[in-house]
Amino acid sequence: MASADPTTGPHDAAILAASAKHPIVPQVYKYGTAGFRMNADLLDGVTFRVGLLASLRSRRKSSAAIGIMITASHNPAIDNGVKIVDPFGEMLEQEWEQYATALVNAKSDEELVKIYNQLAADHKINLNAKAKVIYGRDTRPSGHKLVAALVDALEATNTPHVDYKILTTPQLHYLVRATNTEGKPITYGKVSEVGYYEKLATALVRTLQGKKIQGTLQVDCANGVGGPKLAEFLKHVPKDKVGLDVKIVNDDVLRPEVLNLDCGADFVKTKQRAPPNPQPEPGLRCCSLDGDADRLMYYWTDPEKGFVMLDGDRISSLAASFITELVDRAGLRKVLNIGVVQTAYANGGSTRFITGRLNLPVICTPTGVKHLHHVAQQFDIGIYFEANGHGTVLFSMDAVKAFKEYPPQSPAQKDAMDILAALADLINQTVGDAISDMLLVEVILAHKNWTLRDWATTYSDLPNRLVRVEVLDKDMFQTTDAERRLTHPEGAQDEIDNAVKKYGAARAFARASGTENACRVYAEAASRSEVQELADRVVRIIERYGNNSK
Ligand code: G16
Repeated sequence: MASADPTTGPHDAAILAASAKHPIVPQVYKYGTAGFRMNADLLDGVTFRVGLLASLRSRRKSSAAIGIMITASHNPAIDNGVKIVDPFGEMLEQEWEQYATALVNAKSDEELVKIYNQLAADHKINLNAKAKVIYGRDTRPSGHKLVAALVDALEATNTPHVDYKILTTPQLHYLVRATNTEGKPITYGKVSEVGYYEKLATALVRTLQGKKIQGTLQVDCANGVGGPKLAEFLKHVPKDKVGLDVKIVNDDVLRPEVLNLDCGADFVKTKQRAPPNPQPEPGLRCCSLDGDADRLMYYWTDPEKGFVMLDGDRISSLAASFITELVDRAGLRKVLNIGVVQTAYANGGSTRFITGRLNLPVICTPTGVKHLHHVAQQFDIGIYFEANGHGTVLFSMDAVKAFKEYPPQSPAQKDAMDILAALADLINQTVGDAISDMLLVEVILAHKNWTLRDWATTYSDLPNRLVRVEVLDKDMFQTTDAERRLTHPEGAQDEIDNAVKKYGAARAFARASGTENACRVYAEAASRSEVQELADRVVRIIERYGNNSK
């Protein structure tokens, strides 16, 4: 008997009808660093097709809930993006990125249906099985329309869905894991936004063990979703117990055009200065979130030194040193392995501090938390942060079990184990989360009785520059060695090497962004003037190759 045609299936008619309402704008699309991200006008058809993939993914994953986040994070307000979250709250498995890319690039509705059915056949997916997709979006106005496209895909594929409306990206990741662990022996938290706040607030009290967070913290929310969500979280915090005095600034979500404009974590990192509005008072402890609240930068304006920034590398080394001290105090150092994951953007000063002073292994991966996350999972305690402030700390099941069950030999050991157990609840285990990371930093500073100045003195950063370079076709820039060297265009890396050789203790690289239509150049050198010169030279090389006029 001939087997059924693998390119037809039960959803064909419904997909064809719905897809006609969400045409794709012809161009080549690629699942990038964090999903599909571009001008929102191009995303209607893309989002529809991502919805189809999410329904397949849910059915492939035994009907587990799959998440979809509609956000363009740090990008300007006119952009938007769509990305898929896997059942444990982590980024979509990389093999499936190519299936998303294939569906989105289908040239016609008929081809789309064929690819959809072929994927189902290839992965032995029963298209009549149960499925579930949950989704949220940031404050961008274009999110509404994209949600409508997504819903049409979910309805066409008979996929039950839950709209969590406006969320931070990490909240959506939390909800995916909470949904899929509900009713299981080990749950992740209540399946609601309030459940997220309650989990963090309870863990905050436990980690502090009676200590209080001192002084005021000014939080710049990039005029994004982090503003209202942080305000909501603070309602759940027993201030009398923890002393968290937060002043929220740049929380205007009613004027979409001001999102990420001259404020937010990306502005602070790339411009290496505080947002101009409101001008932070000298000495005030400040931090910035990005547009979807998954990145965090700390800084203050020093009367003598001027602007001082504590970026993702600093958060990583602070967390690594605090956690290592606790693990030592708990007597668990021989039982648990601890490691740190960074990218090529990590400042050489931080890498030296972590390997030399903390004696921890450091692994370098390509940019994108999806890469860092998986490597961090190799450790019992895996600390991963990108220099841009995106990251988290992962605790293995064994580690959490040890914190709870290992017999303490002294009250000090018991205290250390209790703090570690609470940290595993305070720190978002699914993805980098600016609100959760901010609480982590505040807890560590409170325990150490440190100011930002104390934190900044733990090691010296090498002067560095990160520059965005406009090029005609960013995809011509291809890399190897965790993005530290260009393989294409031919000759460009030799020129970068020659430029670097002119400076002592210097380093530079260029790579194509996976979230913006541009290249990024990073340079590090012994002095500010040298790094500026080196960055300028490398920028000129990239501009020349990128604009085809070498
Ligand atoms: C996303 C990713 C990050 C990455 C950043 C920049 O952040 O989640 O891991 O570092 O993009 O990537 P690229 O240099 O490739 O543009 P976000 O905060 O924008 O979602």
